[in-house]
Amino acid sequence: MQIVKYQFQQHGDNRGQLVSLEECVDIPFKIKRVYYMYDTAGGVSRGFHAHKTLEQILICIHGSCKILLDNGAEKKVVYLEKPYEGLYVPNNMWREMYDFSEDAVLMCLASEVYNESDYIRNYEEFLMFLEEQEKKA
Ligand code: T46
Repeated sequence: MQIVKYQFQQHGDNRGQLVSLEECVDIPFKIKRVYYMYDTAGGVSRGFHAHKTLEQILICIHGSCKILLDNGAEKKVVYLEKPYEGLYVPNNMWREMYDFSEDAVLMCLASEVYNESDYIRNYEEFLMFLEEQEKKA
């Protein structure tokens, strides 16, 4: 599994840093939605689902957290701790987020608006969905 982690350009000067993200330039899709999570309680894990079509970029703009990515055949853990790094999460990828630092703010740039029917929240269903996709290909 190839992990795609973007290093965004930082516009730094003696005032501090600034990162600018443009759709289809810095982000490889049109951004239809931005959401973020914070105040995540200690020991909490989130996610535990895949998306049928949605693509995302996850940016831990403050603090740190870990993201487990699972394509059904392989699992990888990515540590996010830099506000200028973005993890690309394609569709058909199971994800779990955990080990949030107390001050973590995890921001997500998404290619689609919120649509519960795009979620696969059961791991067995996820594996079956992948099999169906492979048969169709
Ligand atoms: C993902 C990971 C990284 C909305 O009403 N609108 C939204 O745009 C979102 C994202 C969520 N919600 C509601 C649905 C639930 O009642 O907020 C609640 C929490 O959502 P969920 O349990 O899906 O949150 P996570 O952290 O498990 O997953 C989220 C995203 O849903 C998901 O797409 O990839 O972050």
